Amino acid sequence: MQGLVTKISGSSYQVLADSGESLECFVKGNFRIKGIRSTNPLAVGDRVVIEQLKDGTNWITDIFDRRNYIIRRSTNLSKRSHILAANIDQALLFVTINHPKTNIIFIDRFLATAEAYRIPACLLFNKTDLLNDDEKEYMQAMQALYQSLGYTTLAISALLLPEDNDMQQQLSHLLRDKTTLLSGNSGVGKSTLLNMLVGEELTRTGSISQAHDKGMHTTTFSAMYRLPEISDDTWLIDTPGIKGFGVLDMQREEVGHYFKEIFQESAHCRFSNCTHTNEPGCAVKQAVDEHRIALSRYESYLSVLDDADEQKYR
Ligand SMILES: Nc1nc2c(ncn2[C@@H]2O[C@H](COP(=O)(O)OP(=O)(O)OP(=O)(O)O)[C@@H](O)[C@H]2O)c(=O)[nH]1
Ligand SMILES: [Mg+2]
Ligand SMILES: [Zn+2]
Repeated sequence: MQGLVTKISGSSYQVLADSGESLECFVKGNFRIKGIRSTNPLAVGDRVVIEQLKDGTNWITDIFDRRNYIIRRSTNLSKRSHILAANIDQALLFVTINHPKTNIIFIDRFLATAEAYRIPACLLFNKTDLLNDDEKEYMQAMQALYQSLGYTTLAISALLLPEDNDMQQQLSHLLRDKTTLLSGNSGVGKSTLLNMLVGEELTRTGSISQAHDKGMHTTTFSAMYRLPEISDDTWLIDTPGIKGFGVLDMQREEVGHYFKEIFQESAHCRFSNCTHTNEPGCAVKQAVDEHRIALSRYESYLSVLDDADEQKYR
């Protein structure tokens, strides 16, 4: 039998078998996937082979090749990574202008990482109901910037979704027939949107801490949910409110490839290995000076470059 891993909690794996049944499955302790050093051999989104034993227990015996996967690097010394999800069509980054405020560098790092993984990314501005006029204008300027770079953006209020047909249509259009990973800081409304779309209280949502104006990591496991109201092939993956995905190990020269407009402009730099920091004849720095590249994007680029440096000496 074959199926799709839809939820993992502890040592138990929920698998939606192709027969339509949802089965609780286990994996053997020595289950390994070649070439991946990970704390978890399987992830939500994996396609697997299951075998049912006479005693009625179900075991995952094999895994199909992944189209892609995203990892979170562990912070401990083992340097093992944790696979968050596999076989994703797009990643949706939730951005909130406030409550909590999403950091611009965080957005750009996310987009660069998605480029590195070759996973299309979109920005979903949530909690628009909380914005005053100035904040709305600020949000629209941000949308314009990222749209000009080729990213799809959408502004919504997850709380008001049930009353807003137009918003529902736009979301359906964005999500239809795709497996979408929901990412973003804790408290931005990932689970809230999911519950609204599924139409029932599927996953717990949390309140924002009054003291810190931050979320409190309500979601603690990854799971994927089908949205049959949109289509049978529409899935959302809710991940714990960590940063969504960890920045990959990037080489210094590589970082510029993942900022679309910087990559484009870099064709005109004097040196082919230009890092766009202090080199003479740098077309990227000139484009920043002439406001053809946003300063915020350039600053984010420098910040990711700094990290790449650190990794080199670690
Ligand atoms: N005003 C307003 N509040 C919202 C909106 N969307 C979500 N919230 C609130 O924000 C809080 C956090 O929402 P969650 O859905 O738990 O956030 P999350 O992104 O799943 O957080 P983690 O699971 O910690 O990653 C809850 O109190 C929600 O009711 C919105 O559009 N407007
Ligand atoms: Mg959540
Ligand atoms: Zn340059």
